[in-house]
Amino acid sequence: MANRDKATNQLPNFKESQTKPDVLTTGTGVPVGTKTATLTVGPRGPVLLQDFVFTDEMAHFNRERIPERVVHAKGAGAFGYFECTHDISKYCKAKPFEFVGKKTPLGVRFSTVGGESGSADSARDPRGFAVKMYTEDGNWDLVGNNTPIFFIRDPMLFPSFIHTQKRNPETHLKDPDMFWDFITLRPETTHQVSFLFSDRGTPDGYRCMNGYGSHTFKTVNKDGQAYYCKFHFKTDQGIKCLSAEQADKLSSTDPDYAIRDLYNAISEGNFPSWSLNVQIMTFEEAENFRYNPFDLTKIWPQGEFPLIPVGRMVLNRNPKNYFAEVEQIAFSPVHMIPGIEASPDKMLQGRLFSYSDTHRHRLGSNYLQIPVNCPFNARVKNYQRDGPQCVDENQAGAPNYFPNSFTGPQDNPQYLESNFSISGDVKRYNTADDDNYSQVGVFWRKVLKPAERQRLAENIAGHVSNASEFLQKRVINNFGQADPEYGQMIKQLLDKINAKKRAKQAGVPANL
Ligand code: HDE
Repeated sequence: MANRDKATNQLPNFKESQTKPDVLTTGTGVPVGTKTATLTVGPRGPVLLQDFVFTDEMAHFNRERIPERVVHAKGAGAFGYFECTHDISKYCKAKPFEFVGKKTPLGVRFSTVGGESGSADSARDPRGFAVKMYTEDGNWDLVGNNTPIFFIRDPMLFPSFIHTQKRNPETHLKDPDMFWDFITLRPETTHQVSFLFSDRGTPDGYRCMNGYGSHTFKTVNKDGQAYYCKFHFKTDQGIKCLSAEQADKLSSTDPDYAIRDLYNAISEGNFPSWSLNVQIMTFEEAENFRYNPFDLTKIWPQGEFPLIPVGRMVLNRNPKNYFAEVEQIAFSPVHMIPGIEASPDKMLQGRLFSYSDTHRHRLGSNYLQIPVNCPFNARVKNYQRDGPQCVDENQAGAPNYFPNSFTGPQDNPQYLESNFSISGDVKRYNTADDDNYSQVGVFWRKVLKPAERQRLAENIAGHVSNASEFLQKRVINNFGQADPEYGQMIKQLLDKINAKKRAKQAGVPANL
C-alpha cells in the first residue's frame, strides 16, 4: 500500500514474494491436516495425548523466550560492510584494513541500555553501538557505545552501577534515590552523566549518532610493533538529537521509533553510513602521559591525538528474522583478531570475561555455531567438541586431541600476540580520587553552547528533584566541582522546582 511505510507493510510485501503458500508441517516436517482443531474424543473433548500437531506446537511455544540481555535488552540490528578507504597498515595488520578498497561484511546492533526489551527507544540513556566484522581471520567485535567514555573505571562496580539504573528490589520501580546515590558516591561518573543529560542523551534514532570503541585498544602491525588506539565511528547522517519533550512524547506515541526508523531507511535504499577513524598513541607517549590513558572516564584530546581516517561502514540489509539475527547475535570484546589486542584498561579487561560468559548462559555453550555468530569468512578448526545444541558436523572424524600425529589443525607462531612487559605490585588499587572533574569542566565551558548548558542543567535538576534532599545537595556539590556555574545552575533550577512542589502540596495555585 502506497501510504504505509516499509516496516508497516512488511506482511503484504512478504505475500507478494510468494507464488503460493507452502505446505504446513510439524517440527519434524510431517504435513499437517488441520491447524484449527485438536484431536479429541467426541466434539467436547478431552484431547488425546497422541496429538503431536498440538503438543509439538505447544511445547515449542512454552520455550519461545530466552533470557533478555541483562543490559542493552532493547535494540535494532542491520547488516552491511566495512570498506577500507585509507592505508593504516603501519599501525595495524588486521584484515579489514589490509588494503584500500577492501570490503568486509559486518553486522551491527544498536540498543538502549537500562530498559527491558519492551521499553521506549527514546529514553534518556547511552546507546549501544556493537559491530561484528566477519573477517578471514575470524570475527572481530567492537562493542561500543555512542559515547567515548563510561560511568566507572573499575569493573568491580559494574553490577552495582547497573542495579541502580534498573528497578528497586521492593517496588519494582525506577528509583531516583538509587540512581543519584550511586552517581554522587562515585564522582568518576560525573563526565558520563553530564553527557547523558545533555542533548546527546536522547539521539534521534540510531542513524544520527556516533559510535565509539570507547576503550583504549592495542593495534599491531605486521612487524610486531604495537600502538595504543581508540576507534571512532562518525555518523555520515550528521548528529541529530531529540529534545527532552520530543523524546518524552515519542515514548508514548511510538516507543519503537528507532527500530522503525532504521528498518525503513534501509528498506527504502537510504543506507546509513559511518566513517571510521582512529586515534593512535605510542607506548612512549602512554608512559609519559599526564593521566592514565586507560581510564575509560576520560577522552584523549583530539588536538593531541588527531583522528586518522580509516574507512566507511555501510548498512544495506535488514535482518530477515529478528530473533535469529538480532536477538541471538552475540558480541564480545574478547572476540579480537590478529592486529587488534587488549590494552590494560581495567574495564576492558572486566568485559573480556563477562560477555562470552553471558552468551553461554543466554544462548548455550555452542553459541558460536548459531549462523549469525558463525565466523563464515574463516574456517573453525580446533579441538572443541560436543556440548548442548551442537548443530554442525562437530568436525566429523578429525582428531579431538592435541598434539596428535594425524594431521589435526596446527598452531602457527605467525599469529602470536605482540610482546608486552609489565610489572607492579599486586594490589586492589583505589581509583575513586583520580581526577574526576577536569574534563567535565572543559565539556561544560568549551564544548557546550550556553543554551546546551541550560538544557543540561534543566535535565539534571528535573530528574534529581525526585530524589531525597540530601542527594540533591550532593548533586549540586558534585557538579559544582566540575565548574561552580554548573553546580549553581542546578541549584537555582532545583530551588524553583522544589518551591513549586511545596506550593502544590500546600494547595497554592501555580500562577501565584
Ligand atoms: Fe556492556 N554488557 N558491560 N558495555 N555492553 C553487555 O552482554 C558489561 C560496557 C555494551 O548489542 C552484556 O550480551 C560489563 C561498556 C553493548 O548485544 C553484558 C561492563 C560499553 C552491549 C555486559 C560493561 C558496553 C553490552 C549484556 C563493565 C561501551 C550490547 C548482554 C566492565 C564501551 C551488545 C550481553 C549487543 C552488553 C557487560 C560496560 C557496551 C552483561 C561487565 C564500557 C553495546 O555481558
